[in-house]
Amino acid sequence: MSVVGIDVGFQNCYIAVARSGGIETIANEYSDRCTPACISLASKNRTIGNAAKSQIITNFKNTVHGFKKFHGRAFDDQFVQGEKSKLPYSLHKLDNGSAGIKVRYLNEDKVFTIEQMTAMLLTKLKETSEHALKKPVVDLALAYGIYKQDLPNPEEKPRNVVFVDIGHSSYQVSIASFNKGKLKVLATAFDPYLGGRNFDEMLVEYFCEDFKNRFKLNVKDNPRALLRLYQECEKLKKLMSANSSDLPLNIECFMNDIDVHGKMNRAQFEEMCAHLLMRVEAPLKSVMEQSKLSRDEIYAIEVVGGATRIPAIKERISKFFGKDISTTLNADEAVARGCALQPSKSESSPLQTQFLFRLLFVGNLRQMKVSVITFHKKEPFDLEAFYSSPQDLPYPDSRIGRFTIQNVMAQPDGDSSKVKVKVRVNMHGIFSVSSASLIEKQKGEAEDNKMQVDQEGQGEQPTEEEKMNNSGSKDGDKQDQGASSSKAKSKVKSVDLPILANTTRQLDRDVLNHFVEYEKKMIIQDKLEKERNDAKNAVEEYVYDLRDKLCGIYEKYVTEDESNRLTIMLEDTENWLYEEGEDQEKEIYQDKLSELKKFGEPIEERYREHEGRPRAFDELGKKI
Ligand code: ATP
Ligand code: MG
Ligand code: K
Repeated sequence: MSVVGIDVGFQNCYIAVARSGGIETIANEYSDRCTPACISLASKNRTIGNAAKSQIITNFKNTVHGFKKFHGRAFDDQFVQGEKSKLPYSLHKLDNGSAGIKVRYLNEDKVFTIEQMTAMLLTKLKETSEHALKKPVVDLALAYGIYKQDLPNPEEKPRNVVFVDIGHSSYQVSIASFNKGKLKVLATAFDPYLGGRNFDEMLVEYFCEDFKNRFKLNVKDNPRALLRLYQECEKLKKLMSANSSDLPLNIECFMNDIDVHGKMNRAQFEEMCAHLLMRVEAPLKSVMEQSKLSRDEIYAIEVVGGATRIPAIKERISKFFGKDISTTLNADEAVARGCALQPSKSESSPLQTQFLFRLLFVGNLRQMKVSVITFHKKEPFDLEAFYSSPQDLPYPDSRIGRFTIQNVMAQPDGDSSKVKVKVRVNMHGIFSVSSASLIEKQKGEAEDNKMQVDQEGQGEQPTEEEKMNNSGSKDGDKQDQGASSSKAKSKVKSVDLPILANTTRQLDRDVLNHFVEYEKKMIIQDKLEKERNDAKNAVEEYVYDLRDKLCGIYEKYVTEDESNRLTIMLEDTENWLYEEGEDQEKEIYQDKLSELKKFGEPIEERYREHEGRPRAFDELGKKI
């Protein structure tokens, strides 16, 4: 079995596979180990990843990127509204209040949810994984493992490692302590709105102003030009990481047929971004305070995320800790690679010490446990779940969701019923109310007044917290022991109760099924479109190939007349491909190809036969 790890970033996605031999990052069909988080919708199909990225300018209204942070947010959310004006595509308010993306797809206006856009990305990443693994991926492990063998033994002093991840849109820091087979998250902190794109924006602002002054151009009025400027500024930013001298920024035919040119150097850039660079320290300070560690108790600082390549950011991190930051990780691939701290040389399986990288950032939920909470109720009731320390969340809303425990009734004698609710946090850090049951007293059961702790109107608080292995029947026993009036062993019956989960960010099952079906349809549509294109290309290739051969290797095998007729036919086909044949059904291309082959193949046969004859004679000669 191999575990596939996927890091879906704001700008880039990475895929890593853990097999018995270790962890490797997978390259896509462009031999690129990074797949852009970009989807382009068109009249016949979608393109996803690298091919979509190249459509950012040409199909700007329907090429979707930079949408990761819209997950789980309402359309009216401040962040969404702030981003809206900067996006080349349009956002649309969905019936449930969340943000959707409106594009032109298959010649219709279509609104996709953010989840659907991410699903499209995952479809592509799954395909890439399958191609590399040469087998279908049934379940994507959306988790990041941490692999490490030479860690201190459990009884030894743990090794404290700081993880810093500054990507395109966000910045996370955490400190984890490691012992063999054990990971403890000591602290986490964020700047959810600091990433490489803030630095791009500074450059864009600068050049917009510069071009306004020098070229009288209003770049912000032209979405296409603005997108080009963003791309060039990002390139310039990356160049400045490697080079401190003056660097040019040139764009030909930028706007109104004007070529623009500008320049910038690293010192200027750093000065201009001083307010952003200042923000690097706060989360570092915060994790150190939370963990109560001193700087010399930090074993290593592992940085990941593309923006940590900016020299000034690196400097600030290393200056803060007073030591060099570790470059043993590939900054881009580390998250997907499961944050491999060091290449493993030990014999034990790398999967042995697999943890979830995600957990580094959800400190409160790090104990993956199941709890049973007991209530005493006469009617259905609601539970609400919150994150316990909202100040540590990257998002202001600390609600997880509301769960209605349905079908709760009083006991036949009018007493409250005992309701056991099981809550859990799974290994992905997802909270759920997994089951609820009502404990029915059976006939002959003893009364136990001690259990009547629930008072009218005060039932919202859990009265008792128990470990999961405290099963209902055990409680029944306890209850029995508490009742002195009867020695008869009482019986209890546990009835499962339906739970209505209303997590703000949860999809309705029907909606989800619809999305799954629709995604399948789109996959088929993309496949058909690919086949259609392949069929068209096959005609084109055949035309070029046959034309070459007619005045080459086939020359001796065709009469002049035949050759002339065929040449005209090929030319007609070529013209057709550019005109009415430009956009036809697959079958039409296939027919066209068979028609050409009717003429081409006999010639090819003659050629083969003739070429083959001397060899056949030789063979025969050898036998005789
Ligand atoms: P996020 O983690 O916020 O979801 P992401 O994972 O997509 O985003 P990364 O792939 O880690 O982001 O990093 C992309 C960012 O790193 C971009 O802003 C990119 O311009 C920047 N970047 C990449 N290489 C360099 C470089 N050499 N110098 C400066 N910045 C760079
Ligand atoms: Mg990232
Ligand atoms: K990040």
